Formats: sequence, C-alpha cells, structure tokens
Amino acid sequence: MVSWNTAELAETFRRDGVIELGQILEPDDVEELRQRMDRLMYQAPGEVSPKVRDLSEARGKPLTYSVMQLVDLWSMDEAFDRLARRDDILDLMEVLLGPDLQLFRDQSFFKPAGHGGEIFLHQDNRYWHLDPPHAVTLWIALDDATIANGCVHFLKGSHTVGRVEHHRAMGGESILLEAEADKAATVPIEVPVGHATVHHCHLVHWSPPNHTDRPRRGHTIQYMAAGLSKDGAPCTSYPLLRGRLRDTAAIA
Ligand SMILES: O=C(O)CCC(=O)C(=O)O
Repeated sequence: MVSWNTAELAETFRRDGVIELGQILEPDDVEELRQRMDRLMYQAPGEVSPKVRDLSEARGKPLTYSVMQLVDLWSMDEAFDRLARRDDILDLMEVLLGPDLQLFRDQSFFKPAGHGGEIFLHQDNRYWHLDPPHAVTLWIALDDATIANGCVHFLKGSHTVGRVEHHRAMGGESILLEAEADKAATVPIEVPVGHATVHHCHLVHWSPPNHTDRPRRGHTIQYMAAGLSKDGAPCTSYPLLRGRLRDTAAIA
C-alpha cells in the first residue's frame, strides 16, 4: 500500500495532465508480473501468442513485433486482476476521476531489446472514443524505462486543448495514428522499474524506439469515471470498481 499527497498530485494532474507516483511495486511483484506477462505474450520460446498485436505493423511489410501490445491481461491472469483492483490505486483514481470508477482495460507494451520500435505521437482517446473523456492511464515500469530504451514523452498541458487532428503514421502505411502536435516540445519522463506515472486520455504523448540491449516492458491500466459512452454506446459491461453506474450527465 502506498499513500500519496493526493491534493498535490491532483493539482499537478490538472495542470500538466501527467503525474509521477514513485514506487508502487516491490521487486518481487515486478518479477512475478514480468514472468506472467512473458507467459501471456509467448506461447513457446520465441513464438509470439496470437493474442499479441504488432503495433509496428505497416502495409506490405512483414511483421517484426518491434512493439508488442497485449490487451485485457486482467481477464487472463489473477495477478494482473489484483493489481488493477488495488485499494491504494483506486483511492488515488477516486481523487482524479470521482467516486464511481470502471476499469476500461489494461494493456502491456513490450519493446524488445535491440529492435523495439516507436509509438507515434497520439492522444489515447483518439483510439478509444470515450465520451466525456474522463479516463486515465496508469503506466507501470516493469523494466527501467529510459530515453535510450523508449520511455514515454509527454506534451504537458495538451490535455486541456480537446481533440487534436490525427493521420495515419509513416505516410499512411502504419496501423498507428500520428497527432498533428508539437513533438519537439514533448518531455521524456524516465520511470525506474516498479515506479509509475498517470496520464490523461487527451494528453499528447509518444515513445521512441528501444536502441538498447535490454527489453522495455510497460504495463498500463486504464481507469474511467463510471457511466461514459464509447463510440456512442453506454459503457455498461466494463467492471465496476468503486461506487455505482450513474448516467453521463451526472459526471460532466
Ligand atoms: O508504453 C509506451 O511506449 C506507450 C504507451 C502509451 O501510449 C500509453 O500508455 O498510452
């Protein structure tokens, strides 16, 4: 259990759209989660599970798995489920999002040693279409995340400007989108192993390739205020973590 100065964190979150939480996992927890993540990502040594998506996929190019994404680990593994429901984390989420909370999803991002690729500049909600955009990502480092191995870079304050235009990255060849925003103004936040950050779903961010001989594993959990809609449909089927489901009008 970690206890934070939540008033200070909430103030920084409102201003910057991103906060640093410090250490939230003990070394033993990190080791256990790494092993479980690796077992979910690989069905046999060197053989990527069919559930893994290759975010480095580009039209007409063979898959390289330079950025591996696995979604909803909480539904496949009890340790990830326990992590998503941790009381101290939910207490903090209540401060940021209000008393009624749902789990939108969790997802792991794995940039392999040597050839980990880029995640282009984007707003998360450009992919998710949550309305209103009352959702955040808890980003937990399962390896030291550094500039050299692809830590996340943020455009602080950009969560306040609403939706930003996006286009398909790599001249239209990538499966990923790229935001029309000032990449040069983004700042890296290096995250030591076991530490975490939280960012708003409208905050513009990206992460560079992994040029090191070490993997970069990040596990993320997406929390939302209860009662949002996604693609116009109410989010009624997502796990309720705290409070109750109200309608969207009560949150806005
Ligand atoms: O882990 C990364 O490199 C990027 C993750 C990301 O885009 C996110 O958590 O929203």
